[in-house]
Amino acid sequence: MPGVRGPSDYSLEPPRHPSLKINSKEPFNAEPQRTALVTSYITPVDLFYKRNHGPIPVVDDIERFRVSIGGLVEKPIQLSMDDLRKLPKYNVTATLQCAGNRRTAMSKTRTVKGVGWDVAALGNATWGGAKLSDVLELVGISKLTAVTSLGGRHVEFVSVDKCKEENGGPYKASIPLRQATNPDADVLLAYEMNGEVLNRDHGYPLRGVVPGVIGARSVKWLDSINIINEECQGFFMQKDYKMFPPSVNWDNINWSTRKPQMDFPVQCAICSLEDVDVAKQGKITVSGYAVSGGGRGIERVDISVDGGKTWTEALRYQKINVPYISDDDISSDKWAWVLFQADVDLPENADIIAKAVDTAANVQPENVEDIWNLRGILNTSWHRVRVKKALPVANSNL
Ligand SMILES: Nc1nc2c(c(=O)[nH]1)N[C@H]1C(S)=C(S)[C@@H](COP(=O)(O)O)O[C@H]1N2
Ligand SMILES: [Mo]
Repeated sequence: MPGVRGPSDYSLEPPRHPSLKINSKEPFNAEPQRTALVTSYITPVDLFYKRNHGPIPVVDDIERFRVSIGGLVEKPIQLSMDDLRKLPKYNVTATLQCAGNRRTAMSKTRTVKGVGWDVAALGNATWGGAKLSDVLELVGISKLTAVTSLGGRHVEFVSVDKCKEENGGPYKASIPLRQATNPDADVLLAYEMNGEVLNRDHGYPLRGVVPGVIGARSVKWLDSINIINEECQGFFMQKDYKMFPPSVNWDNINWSTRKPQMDFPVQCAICSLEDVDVAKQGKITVSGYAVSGGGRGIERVDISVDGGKTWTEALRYQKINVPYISDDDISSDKWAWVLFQADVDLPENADIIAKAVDTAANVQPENVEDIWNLRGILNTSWHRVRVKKALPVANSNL
C-alpha cells in the first residue's frame, strides 16, 4: 500500500514512556503501573498499554496513504486521509482490553502460552474517526446489512505489519458485516486518540476500533478492508484468541471447534494496591476499574475484606460530579470503563477482593481454575490483593 510499510526488524521503533512495565521487548508489549492506570478516567496515550506482534510500521508519505475497500463489492475504492476526514467525525470513548489481561495470574495455576500481563493490559481512550458504517455506504453497502447480494457477511481488516505468526504476513481480523454496518455499534476507522493524531504505537495513520470487543479485533495500521463471505482465516482469528475449556491442552486441541472470541466478559481489578502491599490498620481506600463488553454497563462493584463472606458496594464514576447510571443512555459511556472507589476497614493480613456485576447481571467467576484455558485468555476471576498490616512503629517521630 502506498505511503506506509511494515519494517522487518526493530530498528525503527518509536520512543516510549520509561515507566511502562515491559512484558516483551521485540515485539514491544508493555503496560503501565497499576496505580498509574486509575489516576485518570481517560488513559494518557503514553501510558496506554501497547500490544504488538511485529515491528511498528512506518509512514513514509502520508499524502500518498490510501486505505482500500474491496472484496465482494461492485466498485472497490481507495480513500486518502483527507477523504476520511471529510466524512462525519465521531468521538467514541471506549475501553480497549487485551484478551490476555491478567494472564500472569492465570499461569500461576497451570502454565499457559502467551505474553504475561498484570492487570493493566487495557486503557480507556476517546477515539476520533469515521464510522465504518458510513465508509461502507461509499461502496454501496447500506446501514444494517447482514449479507450483501454478492454474499458478503464479514468485514476483514488487514494491516501492514510483519508478524511471525502469519509467517511474516500482516496482522488481520474480521467482524460480522451486521456489526460493521450498525451505526449504534460505533465501529470506527480512527485517526485520533484522546484528541491527538494517533501515534505510531497505536496504529498511525489509521486503525479499526471495535468497542466492547477484545482488543485483538481492533486492527492497527490499516491497509485494506475487505468484504468477505466467511470470517477471516488469519492466525489471530483461527489459531489464537479462542476460549477453550480447562480440559483442552496442546495435545488434544482442535481449533475449529471454537469460534473466535469477540465480546469480552465483565472484568474488574483493584489498582490502588500491589500484591502484598503494607497498609496501616484502619480505614483504607480501595480503587480500580470495572468494564464489560458488548456495551453492557457496570451495575455494581462489590468489595470484600473477609475472603468473600461479606461485601460492601463501591462507588462508581465516569465523570466527576455526574452520577453514573448503568444504562445505555446518553449519560453513560456504554463502551467505557467505570472507576470505582471504596473505603474499607482493614483487618489483619487481609485479602481484599473485588468483583463486578454488569447490566445483564453477569458476575465474575470466583476462581481462576474454573476458567483456566491453555492460551490464558480472559482471566476475569475475582481480583484479590494481599495486604499486610504495618508493624506498629515504636517511635513515630522518625
Ligand atoms: N496490526 C495490528 N493490529 C493489532 C495488533 C497487532 O499486533 N497488529 N494487536 C492487537 C491486539 S492483540 C490488541 S490487544 C490491540 C492493542 O492495541 P494497542 O497497542 O493500541 O493498545 O491491538 C490489536 N491490533
Ligand atoms: Mo490482545
